[in-house]
Amino acid sequence: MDELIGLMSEKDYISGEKLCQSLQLTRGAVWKRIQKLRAQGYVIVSAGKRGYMLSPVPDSLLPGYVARELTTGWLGRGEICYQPTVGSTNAWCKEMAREGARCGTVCLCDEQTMGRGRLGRVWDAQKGQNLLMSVLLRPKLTPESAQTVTLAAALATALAIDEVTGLSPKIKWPNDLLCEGKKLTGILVEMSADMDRLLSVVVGIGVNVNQTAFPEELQATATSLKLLLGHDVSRRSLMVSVLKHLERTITALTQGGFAAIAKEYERLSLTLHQDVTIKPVSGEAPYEAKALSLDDTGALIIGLQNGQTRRVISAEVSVRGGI
Ligand code: BT5
Repeated sequence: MDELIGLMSEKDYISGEKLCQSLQLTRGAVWKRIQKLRAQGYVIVSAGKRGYMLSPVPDSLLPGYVARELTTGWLGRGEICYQPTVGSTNAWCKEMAREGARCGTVCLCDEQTMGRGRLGRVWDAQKGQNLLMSVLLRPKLTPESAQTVTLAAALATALAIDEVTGLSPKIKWPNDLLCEGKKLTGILVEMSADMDRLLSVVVGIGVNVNQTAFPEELQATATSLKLLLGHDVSRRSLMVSVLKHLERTITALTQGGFAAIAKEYERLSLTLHQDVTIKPVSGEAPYEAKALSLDDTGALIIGLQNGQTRRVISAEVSVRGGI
């Protein structure tokens, strides 16, 4: 967080003199920095001798506002990065990972011009209405267990939505959150690894928060928190809660493997124990099966009609009759 923002409070004024002393800057230099922060979107009020105070901006995702509300130990504590518009927070976060950014770095934006889903698909979100964020992790996990990070992120996001709104989304294996049969959240996990360990994992989370109109092709399948609740939800409160839950699920995962979160995940799973249609990513013909269980790498174990079982690592799995 900017040091000057860190010195200011939302409750009381801090004098210009104190700011100058703490930052070892002249009054003119402090003034210039205040102007720069205002240009970024911070609302800073000044009152003569009393000095400066930060005014709350309820839904702003600027790091100086976000950091004040974080309850995490390490996640988001290194760096929170915000830009109004980016191509994709995942692409941006991956770039930061390549440049050596720390585990726990968070990238946020109000708008993506090239939001991505899996397999080259598009993530569509209106400006300023939704949660669009990517988190950089460097978990001590093997490449085979990378999928468990997706499951841990889906679980954390579902718990956060429940905590902030009282809605109880269900998880469609592996990465979608659904409410009333429609998609509320998508998660895209991208990793880089060498032979035996993950080097970096970027967890991209998109939640439809206050968007109420969707493009025609998504109208039947997409929903948002506002459509479900009938009122606005603070993106910032939601992201702070996601980070809190994500820190816990990722810590549990790295310490105890998928077994440490499996029960919680299964409780929220829409897919398990259901008749499902499996669409292989290879483009082969879809087939019917029963979703039986998850193994310790997060793969889905399915029962085929001929009585055999199969391990599915990546596929489109829809509960029959659903999306
Ligand atoms: C996903 O892919 O669901 C992962 C989406 C991840 C988005 C986040 S936003 C922050 C970060 N930065 C990124 O660039 N991405 C991540 P997939 O399972 O492939 O689903 C994509 C499909 O969902 C699309 O083909 C559409 O059919 C549908 N879709 C697109 N936008 C949607 C939306 N806002 N709500 C519901 N469905 C949507």
